[in-house]
Amino acid sequence: MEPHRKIIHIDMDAFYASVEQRDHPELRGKPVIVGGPPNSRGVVATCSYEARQFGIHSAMASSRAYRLCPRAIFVRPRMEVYRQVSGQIRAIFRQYTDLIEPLSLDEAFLDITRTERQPNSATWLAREILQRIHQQTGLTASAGVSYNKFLAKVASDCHKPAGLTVITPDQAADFIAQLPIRRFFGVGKVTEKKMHRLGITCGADLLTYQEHELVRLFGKQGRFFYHIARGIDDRPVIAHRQRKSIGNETTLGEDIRDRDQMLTILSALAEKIEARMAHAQTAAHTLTLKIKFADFQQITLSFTNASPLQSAADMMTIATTLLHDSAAGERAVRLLGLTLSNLVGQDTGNTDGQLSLPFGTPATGIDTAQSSHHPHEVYA
Ligand code: DCP
Ligand code: MG
Repeated sequence: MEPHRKIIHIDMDAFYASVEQRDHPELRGKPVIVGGPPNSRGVVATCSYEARQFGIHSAMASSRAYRLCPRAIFVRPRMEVYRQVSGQIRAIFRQYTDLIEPLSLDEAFLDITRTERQPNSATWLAREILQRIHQQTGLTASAGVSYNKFLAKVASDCHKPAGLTVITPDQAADFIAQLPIRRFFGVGKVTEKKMHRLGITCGADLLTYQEHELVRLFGKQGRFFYHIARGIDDRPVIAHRQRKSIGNETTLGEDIRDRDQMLTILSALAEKIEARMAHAQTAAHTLTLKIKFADFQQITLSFTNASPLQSAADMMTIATTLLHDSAAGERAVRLLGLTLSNLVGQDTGNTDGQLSLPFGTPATGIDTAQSSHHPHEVYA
């Protein structure tokens, strides 16, 4: 049998809302809703713990949230800030292990079974990680520690905010037995209803079913339910390669000297990079322009911007300056390339696609790129 793994699941507390309260002290202690405005078809991305007391939660229509708490303060999401914090917490995780599996901007599994950090107690390290997150971001997170992903994730949710929950192999059976069925991995609203109809409301009820019965009722997932009810979850923590840069280059059909023509080519490259950035849900601080001259001499020119670059237009503003600083034009050019590096808070996009959740309809919705120009926009 495989030796016990040490898995930590970290999840930021009321993530977007906490960032807003951190950056805008007047919002602290108040019901804050981050998402679309109430007079639209927007939805709540998340809300502060103060707002949760009114029954408000993620994915609820903003109009309904408003009815539940008219004095709640609605704030536009500032994705670039959340991405930046996400980058900070991932940098902290990397000090503990390479086996990091981010699930979203604010959440990740860490497998520290083979960490070289001392003391290598998972509980100790989890506490240290929470402290570092707080020191470096001013925000709180919660952690779950256990020997598999299912239990670590459920555990991190047990004592929010700023909680640390450990489930040891000895405790697992009792813990799972009392666990409400909706907290089981893979149980959404539909499955929960079906479970309830079958009289399954908690882990103990699930244990009374044979594996083949659960498979008959829930298909492949049934097998998984059978095993996690027994504390068995062998899913590995899968590290996603951290992308270091996103770039594109093109060798020209013939050598050119016309700078406008070069800018047209660079624009096309920037558009492609923009699409890839959007797909990777990232942004970057540094743009590098690569030029190969007709005589094969190659140069690169870089510029690092204080705020992250996201759009082709952002890139072109800088690329134009860099091109004009170079000898391109005076000398004929045979290849042009653009690369973005110093990427911020990447999301691996491997799971629930939270970022793609619509905050509103196109007419009323929030353009996240635009929100950077409206820091802390509070809706009237
Ligand atoms: N999010 C979103 N839409 C959702 C769910 C979440 O846009 N339907 C965003 C906003 C959250 C962030 O993702 O701040 C993290 O999601 P969590 O589920 O971890 O929720 P929170 O961190 O806000 O709260 P909690 O303290 O319960 O983790
Ligand atoms: Mg969270």
